[in-house]
Amino acid sequence: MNTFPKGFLWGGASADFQVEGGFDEGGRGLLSHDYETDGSLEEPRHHTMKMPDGTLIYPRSSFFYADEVPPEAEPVFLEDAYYPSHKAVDFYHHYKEDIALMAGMGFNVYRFSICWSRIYPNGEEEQPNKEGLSFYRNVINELKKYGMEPLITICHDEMPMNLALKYDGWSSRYLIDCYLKYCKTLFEHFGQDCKYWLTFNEINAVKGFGPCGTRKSDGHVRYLAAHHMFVASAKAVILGHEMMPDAKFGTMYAMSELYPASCKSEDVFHALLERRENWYFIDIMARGYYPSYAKQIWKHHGFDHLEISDEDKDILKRGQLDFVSFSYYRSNITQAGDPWFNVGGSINPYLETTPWGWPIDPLGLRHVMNTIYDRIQKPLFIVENGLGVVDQADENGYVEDDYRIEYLKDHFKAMRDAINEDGVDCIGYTMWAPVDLVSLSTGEMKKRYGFIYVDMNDKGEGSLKRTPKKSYYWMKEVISSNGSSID
Ligand code: BGP
Repeated sequence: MNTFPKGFLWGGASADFQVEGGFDEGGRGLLSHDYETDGSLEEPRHHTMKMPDGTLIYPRSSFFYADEVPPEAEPVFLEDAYYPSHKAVDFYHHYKEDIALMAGMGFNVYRFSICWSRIYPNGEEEQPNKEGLSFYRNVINELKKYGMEPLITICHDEMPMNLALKYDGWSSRYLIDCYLKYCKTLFEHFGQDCKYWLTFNEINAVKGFGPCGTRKSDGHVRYLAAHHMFVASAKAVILGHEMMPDAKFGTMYAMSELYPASCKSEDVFHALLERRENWYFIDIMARGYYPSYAKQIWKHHGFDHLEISDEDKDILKRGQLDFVSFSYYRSNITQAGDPWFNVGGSINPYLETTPWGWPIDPLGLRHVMNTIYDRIQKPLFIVENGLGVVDQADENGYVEDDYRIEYLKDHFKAMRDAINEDGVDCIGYTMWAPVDLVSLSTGEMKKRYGFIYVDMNDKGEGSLKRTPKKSYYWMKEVISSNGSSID
């Protein structure tokens, strides 16, 4: 059997601040990603911040990194810096064209995130911003016009700036209320048209970077923030199921496969312990309780107790996820003595890497699918996977991206084998990202993922013209044959 299951969801994925632009349009409030520059200051992904005495600092990473950013530093926009996400690829004004192009490939699902600060500009208003709601209503209508299922990420590594600055993000339990109000608004307005929801993006990145919005690196604060996000997610699932009986909920995990660097027992055991850092997030949210090894994780992060009330335990139990969704880009290796979450730390000599040093490992995807499914026994949804490279477009904007076709073909075969040979239940795949966009980790445009080229460079120069790449036509065949054309 060379095809994917009947009804398999094929599509693409993106995040609001990486595609939309229009950062000061439609009543949108400032977002925690708005201060990321193109890297012209020194190297990619600098954020612009100012100390109380006026001294400027450019943390390499977002201002959520406490170790790099003094707590008194405030984000600031500089006139001589360019902020690529402010314009991005202007999906805000090009959504009709982009959705039509995606429909042209035969997509039956599109994953996108709603920008929290378009709906609640500072996160605390009583009433939502109507212009924000109407933008996403238009996007959803457009998807429906082409028979595409919206897959909505409620929160993609972001929050209204006000909530980050005033409350130190998710370290405050108050954010649960703000998030629930936001979710309720989305379910009320879009619930009748949207079945698939993701409560957070890459939630397991809380430990190193990403979505929790606290400046403190202290382990206890970060895992408390994660606990608040677990409770918020579970409450959203409970509410969502009440308001939309057919809705299905997941949360997105960053799942790099992790191999022991050797068969030495110490290396293998180290890999098991390190892997648990990811399982911690999946187990709590998809099985609905804190696992017995939680204390070991806390200890590793320098604390030995997290207060979890009986009420919270009950919420976690009732608000379990319906499916497990994850991103898969690469695998990593680890050995005894390595720090946990040592992404990119050790080199796997058996794998080629992308120009950004990410090991390419299709079989690792099959491995991940099996390990998650064996453990959780809920349907999987692969919601991010793709190849970020520098594409060379010809004078018409056309890119002959055979390397992307090879990458995807190998990953699709691995995915098909996991489903057809290994018995994994996987309901869909959304490739990152159908239209070229701004990179999350580097803030650059030149790291391109798309089936569709966008004429836009790192300095914001370009016509924004969209041109399908060779992979666009290849993907169209993959979808119309439900996967059999990859042989
Ligand atoms: C994931 C994020 C995405 C995306 C992707 C690729 O971690 O959820 O937002 O950007 O990685 O990463 P990058 O853009 O850094 O190449």
